[in-house]
Order: sequence, then C-alpha cells, then structure tokens
Amino acid sequence: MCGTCGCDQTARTAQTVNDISRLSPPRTEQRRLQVEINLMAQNDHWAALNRKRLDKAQCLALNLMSSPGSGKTTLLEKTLQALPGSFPVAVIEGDQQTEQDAERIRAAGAPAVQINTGKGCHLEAQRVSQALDQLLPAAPHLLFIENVGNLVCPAGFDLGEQRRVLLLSVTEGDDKPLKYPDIFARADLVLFTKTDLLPYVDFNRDRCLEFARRIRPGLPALSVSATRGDGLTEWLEWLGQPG
Ligand SMILES: Nc1nc2c(ncn2[C@@H]2O[C@H](COP(=O)(O)OP(=O)(O)OP(=O)(O)O)[C@@H](O)[C@H]2O)c(=O)[nH]1
Ligand SMILES: [Mg+2]
Repeated sequence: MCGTCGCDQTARTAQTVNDISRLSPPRTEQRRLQVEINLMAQNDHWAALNRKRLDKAQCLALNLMSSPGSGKTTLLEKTLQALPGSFPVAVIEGDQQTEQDAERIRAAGAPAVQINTGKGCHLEAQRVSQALDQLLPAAPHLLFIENVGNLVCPAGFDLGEQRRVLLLSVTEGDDKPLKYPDIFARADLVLFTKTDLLPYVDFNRDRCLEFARRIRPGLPALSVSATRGDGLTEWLEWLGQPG
C-alpha cells in the first residue's frame, strides 16, 4: 500500500509522519497506521462523490494504469482520432511533472486537464474532483483518466471511475502479473500494447494472460499496436460495451 512508501503524503502529512516516527516504536506503528487509514478513508470519500457526479452526468470514466511509457497517451491519441469528431470525450492526465501529455491530448482534439503530483506516484480522488469541476460542464460521455505511470500505487486508490484498464507493453515481460498482482486484481481489462514489437522481444501472451487470470479469473484481454493501428477496432468496441 502506498502509505508504506510515503508517496501519498502531502508536505503536511509527511511532516506528521516524521513527527510520529520520533515516538516510541509500538505507538509509532499504531499512529502511522491510523494516518494511513485516515488518508484512505478520505480518498474513498472523494471517490464516492466523483462516482456520483459521473453517474449523474452519464459519463463513463476509465482509469488507465500502467508502467511509465507503456503507451497510454499514444493509445489515447489514436482513440481520439478514431472517434467521431463530435463525440464528447475528455481526458485527465496524471504525471509527476510537465503538461506534455495534456498538450498531446489537446492537439488530438479533446479537452484535457493535467494533474501534476510532484513526489506522488499515483492520482488521488480529490485532485480528480477538481479536474471534474473543469471538464464536466462540457458534458463528456467518456472520460479517460491516465494515471501516473506505476504498476504499484495506483492500484490502491479509487478515483471514482467505473472501469479500470491495465496496459502492459510486450517489452515489459510476461511475468508482470505475478510480480505486481494487486494492480491485475483490480483491472477490468488488460490491454497488451506495442504488439508490433513482438517479433523482437521474448513475450508469451498466453503465458502472461494465464498468470493474470490466476489473479483475476476471467479477466478480459485485448492486444493493440497503437502505432500500427492493430486491435483498435476491438478496443473501440470494448469501450462501447455497457458496464
Ligand atoms: N513500437 C511502438 N511504440 C509505441 C506504441 N505506443 C507507444 N509507443 C511509444 O512508446 C513511448 C511511450 O509512449 P507514451 O504513449 O508516451 O507512453 P505513456 O504510457 O503515456 O507514458 P507515461 O505517461 O510517461 O507513463 C513513445 O516513444 C511511443 O511512441 C506502439 O504501439 N508501438
Ligand atoms: Mg502518458
């Protein structure tokens, strides 16, 4: 859980945890746990509010999670190009630094809000709520939330999305489900990306999917090459399927 690595601490809570760690060990552990529980409860509260707002707006929100660089933004660019021009879609971009991904999305034709998490390695529901303030008035039917590139911490933070898509590029290795089970356990779809590179890497899709389904039985899977366009039709069909 992310509270263990401390990556979700704001400056204030990080200070609190530092203060706590000066206390005697058993009490320190108890207080640290309490801080983590409070932070998670706060996140869950904001996530529930987000979900209510999205449901009311009839907007389907998808949380895209993956390691850094596995092709989230490229897939979104291609998805936006493939959707009819008038289709109301919006994007929230999460990165530690820079506005680059939001700029790429805007260049592809959709409104985008960039969230910079600084030291944080995942998005949190309260920041997503602030982004919704900007994006929901335009009444999008589809909202993509590109999480910060990380196969660990995003698994623990509900953002209020309806569906979670886990991207795994073929260059990352087919053992990843066994090494990072939490994120696979919470996925609604695993999307194998960069399949154009399969001839050059040692990646066994069947083996990887078998590992993933040990963790999440029946987990649906698709394969795409965003650069070549392979699998985009199936991806768009999946997007159009009811919950
Ligand atoms: N060969 C190949 N390269 C791809 C594909 N999709 C993305 N890439 C490349 O992979 C690199 C990272 O792509 P991004 O779309 O920025 O990845 P990302 O997951 O959004 O990265 P972060 O936001 O930094 O986590 C870029 O150089 C892309 O051109 C693909 O289908 N095939
Ligand atoms: Mg990106």
